[in-house]
Amino acid sequence: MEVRGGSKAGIVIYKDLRGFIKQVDELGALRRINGADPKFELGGITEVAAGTIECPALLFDRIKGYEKGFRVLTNATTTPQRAALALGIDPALAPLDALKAWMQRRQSLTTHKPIEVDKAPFLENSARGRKVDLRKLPAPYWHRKDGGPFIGSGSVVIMRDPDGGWINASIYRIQVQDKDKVTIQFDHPGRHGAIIARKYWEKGKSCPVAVVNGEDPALFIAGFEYLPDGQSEYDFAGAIKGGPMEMIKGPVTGLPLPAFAEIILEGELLPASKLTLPEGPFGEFTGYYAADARPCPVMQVSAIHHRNDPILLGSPPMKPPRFHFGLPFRAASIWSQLEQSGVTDVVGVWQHIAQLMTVVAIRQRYSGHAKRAALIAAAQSYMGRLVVVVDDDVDPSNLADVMWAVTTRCEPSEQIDIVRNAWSSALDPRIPDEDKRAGITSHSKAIIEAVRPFGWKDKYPPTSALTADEAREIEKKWSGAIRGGAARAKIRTARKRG
Ligand SMILES: Cc1cc2nc3c(=O)[nH]c(=O)nc-3n(C[C@H](O)[C@H](O)[C@H](O)COP(=O)(O)O)c2cc1C
Ligand SMILES: [Mn+2]
Repeated sequence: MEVRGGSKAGIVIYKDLRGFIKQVDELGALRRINGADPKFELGGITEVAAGTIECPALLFDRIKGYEKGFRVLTNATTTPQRAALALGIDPALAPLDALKAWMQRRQSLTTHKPIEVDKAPFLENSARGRKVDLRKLPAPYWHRKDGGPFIGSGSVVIMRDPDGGWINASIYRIQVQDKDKVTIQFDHPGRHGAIIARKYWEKGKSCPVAVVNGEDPALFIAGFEYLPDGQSEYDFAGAIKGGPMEMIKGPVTGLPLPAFAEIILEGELLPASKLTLPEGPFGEFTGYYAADARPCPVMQVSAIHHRNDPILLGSPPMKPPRFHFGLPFRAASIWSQLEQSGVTDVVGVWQHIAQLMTVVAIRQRYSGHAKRAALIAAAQSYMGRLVVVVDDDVDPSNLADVMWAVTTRCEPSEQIDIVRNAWSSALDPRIPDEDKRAGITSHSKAIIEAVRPFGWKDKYPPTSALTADEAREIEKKWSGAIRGGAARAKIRTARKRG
């Protein structure tokens, strides 16, 4: 396997999804599961596993009703360790340190335009025209009330902007509707994919499109990033990998397609004025269903290509705190935006409950410092009702620590503010249906200053807890005893006696 150093730390970066799976296996974090039913069971196992402390990645094979070797990978990047690995960052770093490393790297990424190669494993198997049959692929019914089987929900949709010629490559969920039809769901009309499709439709044309399934994790991460229009997620994935992605022209659409992806669909997105199909409902990342089935644009699939023994990358939304990524990438953007706006002494930013709660830790320098940071963070917290600021002795990535600060440093009558009419979305379960129908999708955000009041922070009762450094010293000297070394010694003595 060819490898490249994608990060300054020199962590070896995978070539493709298979290479990543091998690395995860070497970390001892992969479980192989045979015989699961794609109807609810595969999703159920994924959710239960994601709720355990270890949260292993799962590779499903011998899926009920499907050919052996047609596999599904879930929980790929759901732990801080595996999210770091996917970025080429040392997986042994503490989560907040890993996020900081990413935040710093992201500020000066070198993007790489993809290069064309002449061979692609995904062309090992191709079906065209009437031979196209999506029912061959083990697309799961992830949650009980889902409207149908969804390919992954971690699939990347490829389109070319007809004006600029640049390639957009983002994640929009794909529901299998028929043997040669899928729907592609845009959360709102501002998605780049939705804007591009409309440009073709307005000229009375269909929009050439490809769906990449089983992409490598760098592209999965890039597909989730808010990039400006005109900037290709392919180039961003190249930046994560430290070198260009390798592409081949799609035989049907001519779109550049990642040569080492697992399964690719090619076809066209039909004008919504011609055909839509009911899409959803689908369990969302909030842990709720946001809407009933709704009309959705249809992709007519004219070719399926796949590698031998292909792997779908499945990333079903699940009840929080489970989330697609074990490092809160959007907290990294907020962190760097705080720095860029001149807010000093930010020691960490984190998001909990699947991005729905944002925490900023700062070393307070002046009166109003905490609120300044909080207001910026609140403005940038998509769908988040809670923004908490803590002092620098509190680890923002540790929810118990954060709540300790909230319950011991915040006087609610003085330190909670409410910002109304702020950024949320139609996925928000607490916004009434009639509001959503009238286009109102904003909510309010509570800002909780869980910091020692600035005016008397130096007179605040001292904490009795160890400092992080003190705790590390104790760990170094006594971790064997604390973690059961003492217990093992006892057993040895007992055996000797027995
Ligand atoms: C697993 C996963 C599933 C997603 N599903 C959707 C979806 O169905 N529709 C959507 O509009 N955005 C979805 N998103 C979010 C978008 O991918 C993300 O906001 C992206 O930045 C949009 O890219 P764009 O700016 O090129 O439109 C999903 C993200 C992830 C990680
Ligand atoms: Mn985009």
